[in-house]
Amino acid sequence: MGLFDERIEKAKTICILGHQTPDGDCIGSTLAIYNYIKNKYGDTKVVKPYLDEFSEKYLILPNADKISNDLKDATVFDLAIVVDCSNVERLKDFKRYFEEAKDSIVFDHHENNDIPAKVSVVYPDSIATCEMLYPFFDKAFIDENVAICLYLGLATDSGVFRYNSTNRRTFLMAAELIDYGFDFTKLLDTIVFENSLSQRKAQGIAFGRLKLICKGKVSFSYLTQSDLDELNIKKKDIDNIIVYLREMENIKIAAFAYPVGVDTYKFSLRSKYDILNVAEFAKDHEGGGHILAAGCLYHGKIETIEKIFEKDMAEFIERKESSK
Ligand SMILES: [Mn+2]
Repeated sequence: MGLFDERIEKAKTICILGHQTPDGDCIGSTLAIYNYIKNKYGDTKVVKPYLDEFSEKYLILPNADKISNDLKDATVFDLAIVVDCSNVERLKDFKRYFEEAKDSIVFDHHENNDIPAKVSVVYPDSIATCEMLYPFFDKAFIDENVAICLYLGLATDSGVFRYNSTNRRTFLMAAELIDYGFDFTKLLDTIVFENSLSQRKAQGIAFGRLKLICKGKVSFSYLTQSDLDELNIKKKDIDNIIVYLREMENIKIAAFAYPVGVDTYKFSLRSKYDILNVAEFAKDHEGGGHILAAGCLYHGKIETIEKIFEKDMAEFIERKESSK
C-alpha cells in the first residue's frame, strides 16, 4: 500500500482542501480524491471537500455538489488533504481545517510550496496536480467518476494539451483515462469553451481596452468593479480572459487585471517564454505561481497601477532579456 492509502486507511474523518478561486485542476484533484475514497472505502469514512465558491459549470463533475464552503464545521479532522495549493494563506479561511487536523498531506506542483504538512508531495515538473495524483491511486478503485476528474485537471492545466509543458506522459495519461468511457467532448465544451452572455460581454469590455505595452511585448487589459457590477458577473466568470490575451501575435507576456478588493487588483500573468519567468516577477509583487502562469497584486486606482505595472514589467523584461 502506498503512502497515500496508508494515511487514508488510518483516518476516520478526512477533509480535502484547495486554493482560493479554484480552477479545473484544483476542483478536479479534490473530486478525484473524494470519488476515489468513496469507491475504495464506501461510507466507512467521513470525507468532506471544502473549496471557495466556483462556477456552476463544474457541477458536471460527479459529486461536485458535495463540495462545501461551510466554515463552521466543528469536526477536527483526522486527515487534511491539500491539493494544488502552495501556501496556507491561499486556503483562505479553510486553513483552520488544515491547522487543526491531526495528520496532513499536500499534493502540489507549484514551485516554492511551503505548506507545513506532515507529508509533502510536491513535483514542480508535473503539469497538473491531477497528473501527480494518478499514480498514487490504486487502479482497482479508479472508475469513470475518478477518471473524468483527473482528466479535467490534466486538460485545463495543459491549456487543453497545448502548452509547451505538455509531454508524452500527458498524452499517455489522457489515453488511459479516456478508456474509462466518459464524455470528454462534453466535459471540455462545458467547462473550458462555452461562455455565458455576460462572460462574452465582459470579454467585449476587456477587448475594448486591450493594448500593447512594454514596446509591444506585453498585451494588457483590465476590468473594474463597476464593470463586474454592471454585468452582474462574478470574478470566477472572468478567469478565462487572460487566455485570450495570451493568444496574440508577437507578444511575450499577457497581463489581465481585475479587482480583488477596494483599490486592489490581481494581475494574472502568462508568459510565452521560459526566460520570462512570470512567477519571479509575481514574487516581488505579493504573488507567485509557475514559470508560464502566475498572479500578483497591485494597490491603488487602476489608472495609476497600470503605469506602475508597465514600468515594473518593462524593467523585468529588459533585465531578463539582457542576461540571457
Ligand atoms: Mn494546478
